[in-house]
Amino acid sequence: MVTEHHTTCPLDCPGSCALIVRCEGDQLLDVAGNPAHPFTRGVICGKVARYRDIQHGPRIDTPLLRQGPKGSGQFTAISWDEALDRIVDQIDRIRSTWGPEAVFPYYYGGTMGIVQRAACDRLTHRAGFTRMQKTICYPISETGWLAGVGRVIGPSATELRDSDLIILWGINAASTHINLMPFIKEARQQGARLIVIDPYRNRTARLADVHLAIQPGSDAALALAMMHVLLTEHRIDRDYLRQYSDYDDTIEQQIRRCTPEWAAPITGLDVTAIEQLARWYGAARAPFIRIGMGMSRHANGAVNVHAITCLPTLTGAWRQRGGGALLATGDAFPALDAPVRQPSWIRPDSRLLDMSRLGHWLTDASLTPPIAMLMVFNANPAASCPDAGRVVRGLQRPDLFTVVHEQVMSDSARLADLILPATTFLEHEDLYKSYGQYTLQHAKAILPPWRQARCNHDVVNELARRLGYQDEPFQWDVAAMVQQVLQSAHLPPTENWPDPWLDFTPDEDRAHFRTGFGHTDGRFHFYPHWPSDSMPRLPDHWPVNQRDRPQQRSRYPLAFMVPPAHDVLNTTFSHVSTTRQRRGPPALWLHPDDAAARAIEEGMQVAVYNDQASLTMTAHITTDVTAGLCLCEAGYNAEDFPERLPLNALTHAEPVAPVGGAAFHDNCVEVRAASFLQTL
Ligand SMILES: Nc1nc2c(c(=O)[nH]1)N[C@H]1C(S)=C(S)[C@@H](COP(=O)(O)OP(=O)(O)OC[C@H]3O[C@@H](n4cnc5c(=O)[nH]c(N)nc54)[C@H](O)[C@@H]3O)O[C@H]1N2
Ligand SMILES: Nc1nc2c(c(=O)[nH]1)N[C@H]1C(S)=C(S)[C@@H](COP(=O)(O)OP(=O)(O)OC[C@H]3O[C@@H](n4cnc5c(=O)[nH]c(N)nc54)[C@H](O)[C@@H]3O)O[C@H]1N2
Ligand code: SF4
Ligand SMILES: [Mo]
Repeated sequence: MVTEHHTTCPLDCPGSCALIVRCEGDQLLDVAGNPAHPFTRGVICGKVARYRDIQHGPRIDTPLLRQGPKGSGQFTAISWDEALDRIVDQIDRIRSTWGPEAVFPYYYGGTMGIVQRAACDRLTHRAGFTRMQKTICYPISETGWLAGVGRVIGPSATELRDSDLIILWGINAASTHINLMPFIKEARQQGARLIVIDPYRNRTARLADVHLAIQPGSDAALALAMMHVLLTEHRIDRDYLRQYSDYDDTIEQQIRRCTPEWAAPITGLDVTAIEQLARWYGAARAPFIRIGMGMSRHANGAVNVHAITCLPTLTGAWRQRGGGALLATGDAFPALDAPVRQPSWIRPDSRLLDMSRLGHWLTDASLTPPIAMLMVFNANPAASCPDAGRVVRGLQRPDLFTVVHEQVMSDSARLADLILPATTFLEHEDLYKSYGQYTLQHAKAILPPWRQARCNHDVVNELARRLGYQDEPFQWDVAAMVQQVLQSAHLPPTENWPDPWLDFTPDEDRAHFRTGFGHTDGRFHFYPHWPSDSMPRLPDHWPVNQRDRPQQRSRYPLAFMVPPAHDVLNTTFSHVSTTRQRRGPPALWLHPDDAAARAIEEGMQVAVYNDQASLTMTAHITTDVTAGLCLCEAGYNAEDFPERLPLNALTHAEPVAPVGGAAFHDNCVEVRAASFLQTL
């Protein structure tokens, strides 16, 4: 019998689409969007429509113990009892030698469910293991947003349909946030203009009225030059600035200094293009900037995001329905994860390590205590972390014991000592908030666990019990945890929800900051007050990226980005054979001038290299990138490269100011025809 069920996409994507899945017995038949959801309205992406490829593709069926050398892929099936006993024995051994901080649980975004995602945190906190600073994606942009706006909310993206000038700034929405596109279509039918600001002509840029191919890491310069034009052409709203911001003469002088002529060589854009954009912005009734993560994945990322948020403040565009800016929606939701993560158990002196520097921590001989055990849940750091070649070297350490809880044989699982089989979102219950829209959704388990798969919540609780922790949260099952989460936030139990979601959209006045911005003075801050003295005191272009270093640039003259790819989600789906066929081998997008200067032709094998690694890719010569820039769309595995290294072997993991994080799109490389290198 075919049955139909409501659920939510669990993936790390701003959509958090409401789904309708059809099943027959234990089989998933298909996945579609739920048209009743107020934001996602039945739209979903092609990859999740093909979720059967994961659900019924090759899965981890049972616990697996490594047999051959690390990374050889040779494992033998063992029972859950044996697997859990082995983990507990290792923890006991390591704790008695090094203390609990030698154990490092690591997780990220395989599922975004509130109950499942961060389940290992409560064990970390209870046992005093090393804590993880969650930096890999969002904190750089969040810091930039908070510096000015003070609270992570904004006008709902549904208001894009009420805008007359839409700027998608550093977001490849046609691939990474498909739900925006129907709202944008509606606005365009009413005459709105769509501008895309992105270093390359990605899928979204192809749909735009105007694509501005900005130099990576130069967005603050563009934002400031636009402000200069708005100021000199009297398009600023002085009443608004007085009432709602800390704008003063010093800020005005700074804007006067930042002319389009100053910004042109930094941004790679013509003076006339900058002026035109500023004029469109100033003339628009309700300009809406949807800020993505792109410009934040640079050493100067937070500064760039802050500068962009100054624009709607200068003109007062925040006030207008359909106007303002949006980065993310997190602060609209009540605090939800305390029962799951148990932050009150944190020992304040326990070690906290930046996850984006995992390779460093695993290979730094001076780290005391060393990481002797890595427990990975819900993540694939051997591929998704920057400087991933170093992560791989760390995972190959003979004295490291690595446990990976996974659905599929990921790059990280292949390097593990012990693999545990994980359920998919169809097999466990959870609650999902979103970072791109404002609903909290509930999804029940629909299918029984695949073979011996267990969910994160159950694995964590079972380990805790075996380690002797009797605390209540380790006794709750998933359903009880769901109810605890709701109770702690004073929300009704799910049986009383009228829909499978609750709506937390802030009222229009709050969303538009008409009642004040998030800082205690209620104002927007043009002065960013970074928690680091080394950062610029005023909105400014901050030249601290890799390509701002003459030494890097002279040896590795090409900027190199690794933006998200259409058919995968980070590395999720990357192992699926049909996806791999669709994508083909890793392509290096290279401008014809750069190709000609290196005698590289379309389809040639090229070596892309810097001090960290050299990877072989297939040259794709195209004016979709500007001269001096090359890129490879991400989501490839080590097995996709002859070097058997992940793409992120080429991205650096230097700490990013002021809070750590990963500057994925801020790299320098050189490229040579592969045969040329071999003859050297
Ligand atoms: N299909 C697909 N969807 C995804 C993902 C995926 O991997 N694939 N990943 C998911 C996750 S975890 C996240 S966080 C989001 C991220 O989604 P986005 O915010 O769209 O992703 P970014 O990595 O920020 O890259 C967005 C764009 O920024 C551009 N960019 C890079 N540097 C700069 C710059 O300096 N300035 C400007 N203006 N643009 C720049 C890149 O070229 C890219 O086109 O997407 C989610 N959705
Ligand atoms: N080159 C490059 N690298 C990037 C980025 C980029 O743009 N370019 N983007 C970065 C960003 S924005 C992010 S957020 C990170 C994400 O980094 P990760 O969170 O490591 O993302 P994935 O690589 O998709 O790995 C998630 C893994 O979790 C597994 N999984 C799914 N559900 C469950 C579950 O319920 N339980 C368990 N135990 N496992 C589960 C999946 O099978 C998958 O292998 O990647 C970053 N890496
Ligand atoms: S990956 Fe994103 S767009 Fe695709 S179904 Fe999930 S939430 Fe929706
Ligand atoms: Mo992300």
